[in-house]
Amino acid sequence: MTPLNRRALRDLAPELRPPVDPAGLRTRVVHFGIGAFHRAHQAVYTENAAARSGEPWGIAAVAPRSTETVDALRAQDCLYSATERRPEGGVPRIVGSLTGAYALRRDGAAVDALLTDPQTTVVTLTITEKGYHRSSRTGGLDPAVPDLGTTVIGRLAAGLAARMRSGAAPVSVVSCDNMADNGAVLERVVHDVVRASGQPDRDRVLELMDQYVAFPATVVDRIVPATTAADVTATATALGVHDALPVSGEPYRQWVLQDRFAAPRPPWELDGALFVPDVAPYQLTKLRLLNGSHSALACLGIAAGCTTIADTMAADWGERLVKALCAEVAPTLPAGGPDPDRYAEDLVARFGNTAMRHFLRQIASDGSLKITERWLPALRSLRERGAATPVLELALAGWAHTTGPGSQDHGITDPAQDALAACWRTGAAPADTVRALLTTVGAPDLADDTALTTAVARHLPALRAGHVDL
Ligand code: CS2
Repeated sequence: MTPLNRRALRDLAPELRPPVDPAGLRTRVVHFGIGAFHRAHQAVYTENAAARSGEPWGIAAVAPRSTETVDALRAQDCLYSATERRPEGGVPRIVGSLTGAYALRRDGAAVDALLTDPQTTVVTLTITEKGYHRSSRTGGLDPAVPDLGTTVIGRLAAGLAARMRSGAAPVSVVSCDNMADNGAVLERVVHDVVRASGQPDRDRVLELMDQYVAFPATVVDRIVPATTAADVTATATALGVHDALPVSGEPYRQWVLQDRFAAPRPPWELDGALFVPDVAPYQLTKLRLLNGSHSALACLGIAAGCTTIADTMAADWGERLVKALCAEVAPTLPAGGPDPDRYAEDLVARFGNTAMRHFLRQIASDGSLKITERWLPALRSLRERGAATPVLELALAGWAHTTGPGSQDHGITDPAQDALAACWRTGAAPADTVRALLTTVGAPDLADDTALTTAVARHLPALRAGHVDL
């Protein structure tokens, strides 16, 4: 079959072709994290913004680790397809907004040059929670990171520092990861890297960064399951050309950005992005309701023998769990965000999309970092006000269960995997295991809450038997 590339575009039906001429774009955005989520979210917004404004916004995408994706993208002239998965069938089209693909280590010099280029006015990141290398104790940079130069934040901080030294062309650096206050989190670790660099001019660099580098907070939303071999085959059939890197996502997508940019940016609002003074109400609603339910469905679903989110929604407890979790957590949300009841209804519909095969193991991976964003702040706030937390307790039991003996069989990965597995000492009381797990994820206050650890432990036998008692 003909491979996808610029030449092959000419023979495709017009509705499959990108809305921009890829050859006419210029690299103005540098993105770190070349995974499916970026390709199905920011890349699509940027392409539509370019098409609708006539401005040539293109993205140079940098892969933190893999060289494989980079080489496969280059072989396709950086083109790939994105398919909207609707229950009535998929709607594919080629995305043309990538102007280049780079591997962080192998192509380090090119990445450095892009970061100092005044033509680059926006840097975006989807590097997942673990890419920020935060200490669970301080929230700043983890001083134990061995080789900062090989990490995205290390390279980004060095690139921004070089940019400041060479005339300080303003730039906005936009975290698109699922963390509360993601702009401030990124700013803090970047500053910490500059401080830790030991460079004699670091104070001056930090002062310039305060003036010329903006770190707006954002909320990104689109459910994008990892691409499978079956997706590659189905996409080839739908397109008539072979795309080695297709992505697919639900029809819904949203992007809310703090209106605090230091330099020109793509007019993403032309594709529906929302610019607001404060993203916190949207961010906490999305993290605690959508991502919070997702993690709960994933952990409990795995215990119940389910494989995908759609499986959990077909189980008799799935919809009830989403609604009960949203209702429990809603009192912790700031005013000014979406209505929690309607949001929960929408989630049930989105999660129930049978055209999506969203694997629970993907969502349950990196749980130690995800639950600290998605569940623990709400749990803390509810317990402080003396409110009951039965749903979060059940969810926590589900998570604890995924860290226990046999957890590797489910294909879940976690940077804290060994430390979590070590909490399961033979003969220990279950509540003590829960206590050790909470301490390991940096929540000693919750670990000391005996009523909580006992309530969580009480659910473990049923989960071990495959029952979700809600
Ligand atoms: C999911 C998210 O994998 C996960 O942990 O909860 O990727 C989720 O699909 C997105 O945040 C939806 O916007």
